[in-house]
Amino acid sequence: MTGNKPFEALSVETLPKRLGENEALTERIGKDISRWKVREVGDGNLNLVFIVEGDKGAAVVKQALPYVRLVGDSWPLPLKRSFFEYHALTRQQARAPGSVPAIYHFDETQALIVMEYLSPPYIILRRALIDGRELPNLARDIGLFMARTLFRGSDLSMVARERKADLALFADNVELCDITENLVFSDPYFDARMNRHTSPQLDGLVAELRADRDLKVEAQRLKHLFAANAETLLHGDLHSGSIMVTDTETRMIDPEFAFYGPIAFDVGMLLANFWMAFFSQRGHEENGSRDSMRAYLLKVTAETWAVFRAEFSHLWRTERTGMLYQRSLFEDQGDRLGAEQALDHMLSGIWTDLLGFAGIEVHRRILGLAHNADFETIADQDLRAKCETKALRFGRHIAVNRRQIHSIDEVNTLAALIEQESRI
Ligand code: SR1
Ligand code: MG
Repeated sequence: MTGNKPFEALSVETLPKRLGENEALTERIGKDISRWKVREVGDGNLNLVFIVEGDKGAAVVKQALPYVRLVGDSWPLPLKRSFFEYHALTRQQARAPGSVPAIYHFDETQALIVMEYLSPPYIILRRALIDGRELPNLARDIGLFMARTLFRGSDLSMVARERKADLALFADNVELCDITENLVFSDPYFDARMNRHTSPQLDGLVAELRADRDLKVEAQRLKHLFAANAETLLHGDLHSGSIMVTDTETRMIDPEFAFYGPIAFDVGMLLANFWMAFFSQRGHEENGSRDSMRAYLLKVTAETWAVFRAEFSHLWRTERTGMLYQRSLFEDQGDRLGAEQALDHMLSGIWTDLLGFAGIEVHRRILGLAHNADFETIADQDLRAKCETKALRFGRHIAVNRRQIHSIDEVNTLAALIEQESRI
């Protein structure tokens, strides 16, 4: 496939012929296209994803479509998201080596990326959490990934000129930011066309939330922060569907929403997905109690935050080469305490904001367009609504009261209390 032909969506039938000469692919899977087996496995909201297996091995071919797959061609979406995904992956690989799939090839015109196939036992993290699997390295791997990519993509680390050039590059990811700006921060709080929720069970609560002035104001303050605080290169969509795991390994995928935004956004979205997994466990107890899984999930949130803090602090002390909080103002003058004080300020700001982003993420996954399988796979609608109600009560509390909450233990104690609440 050359870069000159106009874009055309691949299919299981056309892929071997169209990519049969692609050396990056044939090198890995073999040249004999008559032996290739192609499956389309995309279950996300936006793209085509093919697994291509040949004599020598397998690879993934991911291709963007000119529209939102979940909705159809009535919602056009530019192919250039593939360009941003490719560039985000290369930066994540450089900043947190081994944390993303290896990239073999990128074709901008065809909006496709050929990458490493994370074969079974790799599965999507969300699926593993629904199945009740406790993964020992999860918190460490994700905490390190977030600290390394978010620190190293910021003015704490990068050469200012290079960061500004990169910021300009990713500033063009307008349409994907627009999805987040609307679906995450605004739509859940009014009767937006594509919203849906478990009805009639949640109707009353939805009306209550839409009339909740404090929550709406907080959601808009967070939207403002998201749009105006171009602090670092974010993954931009770091939920449990964007992470693949085995029992011991973790890889982040799908950074097509990457752009320069607040550090707390990735961390908050990720933790929200753990808290939602926690509140959904009650709906997955067909084969026995999920008490242990609930305890595990709360432990994962605490450990992820602890690992993030520790690694971010380590990088602050050892790699602070950017134009912010220069060493010449602190360590070079023998003022290590000053540097530590600034670090504390920064971490406490991230903490307060991540709680806000987490609370808002919970709302959009229950009331907006794009829901989570954690709740959606609970067949009993009444039970699902109970799980969702608890998550919403929790999300509202941490978003609105975020400035008064000072530790993750406090948050997890609240989660456990709401979970045990029998009135809901
Ligand atoms: C129309 S896209 C809906 C959602 O899917 C993606 O994974 C993002 O989370 C986005 O908000
Ligand atoms: Mg995605």
